[in-house]
Amino acid sequence: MIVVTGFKPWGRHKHNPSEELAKLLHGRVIAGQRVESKILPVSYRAALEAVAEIHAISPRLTLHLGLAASAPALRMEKVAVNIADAGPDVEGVEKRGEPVVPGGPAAYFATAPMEEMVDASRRAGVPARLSYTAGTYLCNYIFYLSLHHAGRGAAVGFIHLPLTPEMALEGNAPSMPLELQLRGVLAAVEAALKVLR
Ligand code: PCA
Repeated sequence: MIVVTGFKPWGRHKHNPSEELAKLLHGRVIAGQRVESKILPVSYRAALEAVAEIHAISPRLTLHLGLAASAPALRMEKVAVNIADAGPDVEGVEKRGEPVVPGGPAAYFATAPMEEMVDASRRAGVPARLSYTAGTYLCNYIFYLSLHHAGRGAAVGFIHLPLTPEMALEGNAPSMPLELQLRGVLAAVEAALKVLR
């Protein structure tokens, strides 16, 4: 099984492409594996609960998705750090430089093959690059927690998505149509499963 998570809109954003892509991917079968999607509020508590549920069922691949409003391309995240330094989340919880997991390692590398995923997205005609920071908010938080709790043989990756054109109409930020984002993510998942098989 493949688990995909997406976040609901938060703050000034009316949409979140990660929610929309997670919905579009739900129920698809990719390289023989069924996708089970989860949509989460931008909440530290919800992320913690979701990660526990996900890794109780040991999916072969868990792909977390989130919005990075400044990203001009798909950003395949290579590193999750043990710091939460942002907020408030939608429940009003703020984290000021706290560890995601007290006593946990400073950082984890993604266990999904992010480099191959970048290449696959590019081959599918969708701009993508490797990134070495997922920030210090919910996206890094869920990514770190997921890597911390995943069992052996359960790969975890994170893709940050650009705004959609509808969300960037003021012309002050880069954007990418949702269909293109979907094509890149699908190509990336296929490539990941090929490597992990
Ligand atoms: N992006 C935020 C949190 C939710 C989302 O979609 C982040 O990059 O941390």
